[in-house]
Amino acid sequence: MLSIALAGKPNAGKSTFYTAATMADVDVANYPFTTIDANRGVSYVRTDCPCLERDERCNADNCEDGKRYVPIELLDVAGLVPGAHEGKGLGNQFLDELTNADVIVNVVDASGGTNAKGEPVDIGEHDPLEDIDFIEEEMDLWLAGIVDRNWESVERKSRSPDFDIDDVLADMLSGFGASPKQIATVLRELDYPEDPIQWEDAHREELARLVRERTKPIVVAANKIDVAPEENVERLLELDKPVIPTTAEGELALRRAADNGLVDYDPGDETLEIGDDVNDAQREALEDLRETMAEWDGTGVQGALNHAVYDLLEHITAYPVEDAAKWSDGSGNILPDAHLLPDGSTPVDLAYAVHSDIGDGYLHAVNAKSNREVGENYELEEGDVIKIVSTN
Ligand SMILES: Nc1nc2c(ncn2[C@@H]2O[C@H](COP(=O)(O)OP(=O)(O)O)[C@@H](O)[C@H]2O)c(=O)[nH]1
Ligand SMILES: [Mg+2]
Repeated sequence: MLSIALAGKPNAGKSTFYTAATMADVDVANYPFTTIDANRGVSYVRTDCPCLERDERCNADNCEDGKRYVPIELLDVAGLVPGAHEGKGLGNQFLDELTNADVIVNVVDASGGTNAKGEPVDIGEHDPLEDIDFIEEEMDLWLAGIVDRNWESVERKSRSPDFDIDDVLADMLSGFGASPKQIATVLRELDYPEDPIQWEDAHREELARLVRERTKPIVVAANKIDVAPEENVERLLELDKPVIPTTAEGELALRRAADNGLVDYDPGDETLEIGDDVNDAQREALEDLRETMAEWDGTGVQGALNHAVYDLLEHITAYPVEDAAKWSDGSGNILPDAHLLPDGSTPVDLAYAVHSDIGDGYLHAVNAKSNREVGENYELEEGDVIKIVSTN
């Protein structure tokens, strides 16, 4: 499963975001280091279900009237503070946990109501722009430290006649989630001495930065938009980085209200419908939230997860079926499964995602929307419904 980590300084709203997005109970509190261990839960990205193109909506568990929710893993990593790579504020442990992630949501307190260490200050007192770069810098320095510590072994291996720097670095950085292909791309971009003994700190730092950029893309969640000065959010949106305005607290309130039947709201909706069973105080709070959502296109929590998976990781959703006419599995369930695959994936990749046996026995595939056979080099598109024919 794809894994998204929530990073950011203490009190930015990571645990609130996590709780809302997974609806699990974790500690949410206004003091640093509430979350000591990485919390790991299941959340979803949202997409249009192909059943919208049919007369009837499908009955899949993760489809709500054509709103399709595809599972991903969400990690609530404890707060990072500047200096984390040197071990400040339990830093190394937190950075290690980020290693497991495919993509990172950097939760920033856009209200400016917490200082650099995450301690509460008056709203607007701290400039949230200062909280953007340090996560990247901490990760870069931390990775550079790992490269540094391993460099002697690279130097040793370089004496072997069949030394290949691509292989050695791919091996060293595979634990960080870097594929051999990514390492090869990075090495093409990097200007470096042939002989590892001649590498300087600057070379290793640049290598670390490029690898981190490729293997851990980051989207910023400009959080607490419900209380943030609008100007702060606008300045964050002007950055040359992906930024999604969010209110994690608003999303949490909405999910709880929806659970209790007080509102009509599905994660990722841009607005909500207030039911008749709310009291005056609830109505007022929900109307405020509705105004905030109207300004920023929803609570942004779903938007941030979607951006991470569909835009930064460039994934698509494909739906394997056994019956190309009914779009169902063998038991008649319509569109039972959805798979997230990297852009450019083929029916063979989808077959392997379903099961390695299905992949091994792959014969051909049918695009169930057009009812035409597709070649094994066909590039799957978002929302494709595919029947795989396999000997297994
Ligand atoms: N106003 C507002 N407060 C929020 C929002 N998200 C989180 N908070 C509050 O910020 C404080 C810290 O939240 P928490 O999720 O524990 O932060 P963490 O340390 O990053 O995990 C808590 O009091 C939350 O209720 C938000 O979107 N708006
Ligand atoms: Mg927390």
